[in-house]
Amino acid sequence: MKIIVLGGDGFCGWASALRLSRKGHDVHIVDNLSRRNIDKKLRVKSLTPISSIKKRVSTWNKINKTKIKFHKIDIVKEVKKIDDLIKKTKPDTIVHFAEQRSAPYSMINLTTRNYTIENNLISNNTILYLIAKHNKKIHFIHLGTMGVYGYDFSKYLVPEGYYKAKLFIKKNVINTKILHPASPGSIYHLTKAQDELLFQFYQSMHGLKITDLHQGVVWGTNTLETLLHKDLCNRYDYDGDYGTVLNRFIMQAALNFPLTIHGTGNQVRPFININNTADCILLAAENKKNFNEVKIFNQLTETHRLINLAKKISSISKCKIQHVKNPRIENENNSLVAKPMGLIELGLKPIYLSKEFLVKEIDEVKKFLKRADKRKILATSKWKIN
Ligand code: NAD
Ligand code: USQ
Repeated sequence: MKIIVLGGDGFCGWASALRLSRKGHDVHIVDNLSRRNIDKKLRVKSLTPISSIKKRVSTWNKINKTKIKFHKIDIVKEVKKIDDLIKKTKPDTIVHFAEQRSAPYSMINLTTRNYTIENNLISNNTILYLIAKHNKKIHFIHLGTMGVYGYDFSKYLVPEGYYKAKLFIKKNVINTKILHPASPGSIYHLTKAQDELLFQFYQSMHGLKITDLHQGVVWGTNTLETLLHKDLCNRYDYDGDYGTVLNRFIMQAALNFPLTIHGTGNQVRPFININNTADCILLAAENKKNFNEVKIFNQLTETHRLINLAKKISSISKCKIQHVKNPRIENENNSLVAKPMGLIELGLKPIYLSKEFLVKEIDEVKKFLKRADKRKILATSKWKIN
């Protein structure tokens, strides 16, 4: 298949582009390198040394049979270029990772809120429009988030995107199916909730084939493919804005920096390993089934209460746990029951967080600690309007 991977220089996009390419798909990466620029603005860098996209792609093309092509395009600001690329390459599938994906970054100030809304919503609308214009058969695969459901509501299994619902209107009852009520916890999560309406609109108006993968927090660094050469190394964010909780705990344990629990730590969150992320993208891309609604999959393999996760890592590393004042506005004692039902049906083999895996990850991260800047660890973005 011919597949355009938008945001293919990022953490999930790079790993997934290589997986698709190794499996023989003809991959075109599109990226504006904004993530690397945000690192510069925040004065942080990936814990792992990542090569330039040029070097990454040329190294991959020397060792892999099918070659990757890179296109530096901003899909929000350079519409003509992305329009021309879709017209010229005639893709079967477009996978969209190219969004501003940090909740804390989206909450820093009005500028980062507006940037997140603009970048995430306009990128989706542009690509959906161009698919409707060029070829409605192109399969659009989008990376959404489990966070659209909110985390406050249920001890029951979260359905995959939809509820069967009864609407009571005066004395009448309408049986219907509705999107799971959205309950976003940040401007970033809000954009993912709004994406869902865009997808419903383009699916019903123009008959597009759309898969929305509601992904949990991704952990780990490298995949089978990124380990093949040092130039292919994946990024590892540990800073207070872009570092996500489990990778931060792993890095903090390696550094013997007290594990930063926000508030009580009784928050439950969904998790998935980066290798399984790449698996899920491949499974979604190779899913031949037709569907006449937006297909939603919950893309996680397990859930954990943060304090239990911290205790597990602390018992392995002997690193202390520190409860810091929660910079976010969030429920600190929620329940969450979720499983990747649809993806398992497609063939996903879940990777679980074992003690052995954690020991290995902590040891791996130790190799790069010279690059760590301790001043960047604590989260400084507050959920407050200044
Ligand atoms: P990332 O920031 O590492 O990668 C995103 C990439 O998209 C970057 O390389 C960036 O330069 C590029 N990009 C952003 N805006 C662009 C634009 N306008 N034009 C072209 N390129 C652009 O993020 P990630 O962690 O790889 O996440 C990818 C997707 O997966 C996001 O949509 C995110 O919301 C979703 N997701 C990530 C996680 C996670 O834990 N990392 C969890 C759930 C969902
Ligand atoms: N947290 C801590 N300590 C830390 C960092 C975070 O206790 O040092 C807590 C947060 O307060 C929050 C939880 O851990 O309760 C998760 O935070 P996170 O930064 O790991 O994840 P989140 O902000 O939800 O965002 C990440 C990705 C986002 C993706 C989302 C999936 O950045 O792109 O959509 O995970 S989900 O959680 O399912 O919404």
